[in-house]
Amino acid sequence: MRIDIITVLPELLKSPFEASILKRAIEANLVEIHFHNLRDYTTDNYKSIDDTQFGGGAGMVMMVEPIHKCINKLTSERDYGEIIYMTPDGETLNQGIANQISIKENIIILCGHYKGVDQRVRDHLITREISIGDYVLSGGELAAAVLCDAVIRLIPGVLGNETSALTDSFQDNLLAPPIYTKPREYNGWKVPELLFSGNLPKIEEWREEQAYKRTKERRPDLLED
Ligand code: 6GU
Repeated sequence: MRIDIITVLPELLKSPFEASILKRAIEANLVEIHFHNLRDYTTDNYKSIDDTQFGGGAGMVMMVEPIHKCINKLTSERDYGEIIYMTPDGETLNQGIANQISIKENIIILCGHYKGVDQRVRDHLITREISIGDYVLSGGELAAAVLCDAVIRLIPGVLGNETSALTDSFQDNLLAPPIYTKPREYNGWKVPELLFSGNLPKIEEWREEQAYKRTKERRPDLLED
């Protein structure tokens, strides 16, 4: 998979890709990340990427032209399965959306700033708009990093144990069950006895019950469909 990220703050976005699972995925050539600084696509001497709103109103708006130039350059080089705009008024990211995006060959992610982008970008250049939750961030960069992490860990080969993404919370619209490791008892706090029984079918049944119970208590909305 190839991900092209368009941003005015590439430096804010680099560090999540320099550690742990994402770093390994890049090193193993399972994913390529390319950053594009919007200022490199400006046409005036001031390298402006934003301007005031037509019709008045507080806040700057990101202009069409630099974004169009950048997206045009990329789409002239290869096909993109999705051109995503990160925005708090997009569809809310969930595991299903992450799964859909993880099977694309190439995607572009545009990070918004200020009040957002000129509506014509959204109408003519963007194929999908994604939010990471009902709160407002100063820019789309951290949201883009969240989306990339959620997507990249689903690419086959990225996680060591192929089953581990399958047992994540949300993968079957269920939260994950409780998990334990050594020691067996700490400070008088015990691990459930059943987990030492060696009875794998019973343990699996217990995990399913726990996952269901946890989901019912914490996220009954997930059980609705
Ligand atoms: Cl994608 N962008 C911004 N600026 N704020 C957000 C968001 C995105 N998702 C939730 N809040």
